Amino acid sequence: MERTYIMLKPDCVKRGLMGEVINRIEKKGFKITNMKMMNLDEAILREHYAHIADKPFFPGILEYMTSGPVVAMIVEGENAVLGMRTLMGATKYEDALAGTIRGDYATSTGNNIIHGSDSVENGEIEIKRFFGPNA
Ligand code: IDP
Ligand code: MG
Repeated sequence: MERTYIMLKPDCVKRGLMGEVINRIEKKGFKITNMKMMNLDEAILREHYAHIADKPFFPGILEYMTSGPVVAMIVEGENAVLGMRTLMGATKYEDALAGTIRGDYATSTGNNIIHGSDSVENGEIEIKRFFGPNA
């Protein structure tokens, strides 16, 4: 069994879409094995988003990701990393297909409802970042 780090972003929580997104994850057959609502600070976001920290849109991402609580989750299942990325849909707003979470609910590339790890290795790093070293 593989596991991945999933995070419902502040727009998902504010728009009342947590249930809808969790339903899709569970219907697909993935198991949510840990889940918590939390507020993120700039330090953890700079770590989590180090790969985009030099982009012009990064200040906007910081503002968005600190605008309200997120829901952090550990999701497990067969090929959970890739499977969740497929369920989520593409990063770019214009590429996210209807039927995917982002395709159906994102309002822009930045405000895109959900985070999912992009590799097994990063998944383990992100799980530990948000759930602690023993997770
Ligand atoms: P991912 O979330 O699909 O893995 P990343 O490239 O890791 O995409 O980017 C992290 C987050 O940064 C995205 O989910 C999105 O919220 C934001 N982002 C990425 N590219 C852009 C962009 O071109 N404009 C605005 N926001 C972006
Ligand atoms: Mg990413």
